[in-house]
Amino acid sequence: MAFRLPDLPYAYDALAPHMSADTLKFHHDKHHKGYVDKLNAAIEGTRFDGMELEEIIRESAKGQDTQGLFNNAAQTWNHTFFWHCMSPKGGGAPDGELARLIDETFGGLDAFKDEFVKAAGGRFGSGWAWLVLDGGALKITTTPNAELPMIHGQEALLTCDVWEHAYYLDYQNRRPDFVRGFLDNLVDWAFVAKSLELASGAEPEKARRVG
Ligand code: MN3
Repeated sequence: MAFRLPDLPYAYDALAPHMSADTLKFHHDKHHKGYVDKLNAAIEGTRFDGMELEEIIRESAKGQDTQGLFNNAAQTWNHTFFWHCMSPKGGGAPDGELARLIDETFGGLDAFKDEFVKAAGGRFGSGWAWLVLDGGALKITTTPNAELPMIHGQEALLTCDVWEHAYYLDYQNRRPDFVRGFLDNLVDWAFVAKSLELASGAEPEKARRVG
């Protein structure tokens, strides 16, 4: 059973000018596809063949000898989640329980954005910035390379890819400008709120199932 590269949930040019069609084409059609293809090649004929993606991630995270498989499985999950964190009608402000928790935890949306941009900028090299639910509390975290919240017992609510391939064509070395533009114009707060609802609910496994 091979994994399939999911389509983007919007057109290549739908996020411009904050994320260009060129960036999305390379990022989805080359980078994301590459992870899916390598994942499929790595599981073929092994005990991982037939497992759900999240099971492969959790199992392969345990051993040094499965680090390569983990990287490609986790990057497959991370990118699908990342696409869904953005919308052509993104930006603005969250509402409801998510807005209340952001206010309570960070002191407001602007303070949250400042902290998220700072965390993303402080991640040395390649990785991801996240808003997670950890033991019922909101937290901003970053992970290196392919690493992701589920292997730390956290639920992912929002992510921003801070590998250079995510922003170099549009922002060159200006990672903080990219992350600020992402927060101000692209974040689909309805998706983040839905992730929070699922993560807080009775079926947390479903919250992480994005592709
Ligand atoms: Mn990427």
